Amino acid sequence: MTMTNEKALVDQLILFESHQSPFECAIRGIELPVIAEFEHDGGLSCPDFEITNRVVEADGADLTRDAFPNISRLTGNQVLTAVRSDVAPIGKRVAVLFSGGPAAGGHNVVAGIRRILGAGNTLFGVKAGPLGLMKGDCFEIGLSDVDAILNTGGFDFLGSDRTKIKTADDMARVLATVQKFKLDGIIVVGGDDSNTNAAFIADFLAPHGCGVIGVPKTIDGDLQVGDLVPISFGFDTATKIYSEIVGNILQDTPSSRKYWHFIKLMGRSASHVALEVALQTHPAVTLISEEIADKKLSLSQVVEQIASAVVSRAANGINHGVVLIPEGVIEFIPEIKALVRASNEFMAGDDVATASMAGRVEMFGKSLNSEMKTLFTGLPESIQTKLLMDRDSHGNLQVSQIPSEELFIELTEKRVAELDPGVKFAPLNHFFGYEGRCGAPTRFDAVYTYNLGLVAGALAVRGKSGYMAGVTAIGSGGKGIAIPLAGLITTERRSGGDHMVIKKALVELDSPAFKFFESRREAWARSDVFSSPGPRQLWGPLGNQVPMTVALNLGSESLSFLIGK
Ligand code: FBP
Repeated sequence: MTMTNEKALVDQLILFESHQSPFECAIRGIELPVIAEFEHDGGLSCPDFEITNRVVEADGADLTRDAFPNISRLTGNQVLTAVRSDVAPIGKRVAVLFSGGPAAGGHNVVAGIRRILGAGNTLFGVKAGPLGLMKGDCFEIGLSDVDAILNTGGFDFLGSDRTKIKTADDMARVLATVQKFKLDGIIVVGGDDSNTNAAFIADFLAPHGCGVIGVPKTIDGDLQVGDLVPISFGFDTATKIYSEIVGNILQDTPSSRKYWHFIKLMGRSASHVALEVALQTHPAVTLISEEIADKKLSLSQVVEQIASAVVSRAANGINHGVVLIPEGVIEFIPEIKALVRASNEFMAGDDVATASMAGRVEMFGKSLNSEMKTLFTGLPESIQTKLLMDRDSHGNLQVSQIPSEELFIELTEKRVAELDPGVKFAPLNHFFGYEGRCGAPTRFDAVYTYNLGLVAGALAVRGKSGYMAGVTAIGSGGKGIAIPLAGLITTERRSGGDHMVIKKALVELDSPAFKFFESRREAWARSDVFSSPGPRQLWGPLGNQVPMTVALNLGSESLSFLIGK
């Protein structure tokens, strides 16, 4: 090899430091078809929106109308649909921000917004989420700026945070930003809590002439609205990444023949992620939190299920397996749910914030009745302290920090020894969460998010407010729609008080996806019929697939999607 070649290689390798790896360069070229109403002569065209007859209303609509008088009146809680238009708005100024945990495809949302705004309108990026909006930390995004981030994972172009904009002072700071940058619209890319926040800001800003539009993001998959929002973006990428890793572990188990892997998967309260990964990989045991709650299974009954699977597989000569555990499972086990509820009320107390962790554990223990006290003190210290950690800014218990996989290992180990002391049981624990949030988006997430960006941008420049952008009809070309945010909001108890929030979509036990899982799981528990789906495919025929749960629940005939031509 000559020195010249070595230099050339070193130069190439240094190029990778500026997001120019061969992979990153290649993914920027992935084609992004667009919904018919946004396409004109091979370029983009900004549609208008028409009111449909479809009304969206959650439980307690009267309370919601009182809490959101402006956007309830403006939207009438009716869904809008995109229609072609020859006249594109100009001179509009829009800002976009990411809120909450990252999800693959966020950069394509920004690219879609930037491109539909075109040269006649201005887009600002808000740095580091809602906090950046309050601080007025914005920069102008040029048309060519989005070329480099196209189809790349992560939220790093803008950054994100979890601040809730709630007080009158917070709102005044947002208004100051709106006035400083002369904004006509703000687009909030976020999950259920962030879209709830978007509704509050939309209502507050309505008299000030600035609209607010939400975009459904979260790997958790718990922001779904029937056929209107078949899934939040990021779910497909995250579950395909987890399925690859779980599939690899499943492939390892009958190879090494000695371990039981207890794998906790992110997803907050809902079990959509665990269900999807189970359908893709077929592990021996998958806990579904919603089923545990429905059947009112106690902690020991859940452990009994796992231990029985271990013992009966051992009887068939199989001393290995995989157990999938949804991140939020312990909140769904009735007796622990009651403990979590008590801890939420306790954490809302005045003297808690300043107390040390040891002090919190002691004070909380004393506040409980004897039954709950026995349960609490019987939990490992690592779980006790996590229950008493500060809540996030939206009042959520930080379930990702609770090592429930370790709890299940400890209890299963004891129970297996009681059932059959001769069974070999060597458990290992894993938690997959952060690994799946920022990978390069799957083709579905890339195309879906680019089109969500187009819809959100068009809504913002058309002066709409109080809607979440949506792409429906994902199997037949796609349709751009707007879903009224106030229609999604209901009352929920958090941090010791009643709060208006978008209802989380949990796994429904009568859904086709759960029913299919239920019909197959015994076979998966009996023997090794696992599937190892491999890495997500960005090119070729396998790249065109939606999540299995989504296809089943939509009643689709295949896993393929079709957005655009
Ligand atoms: P969002 O609801 O903001 O999309 O967050 C998703 C999530 O990944 C959850 O699955 C998880 O519980 C949480 O974020 C972890 O939060 P953090 O990034 O603050 O550790």
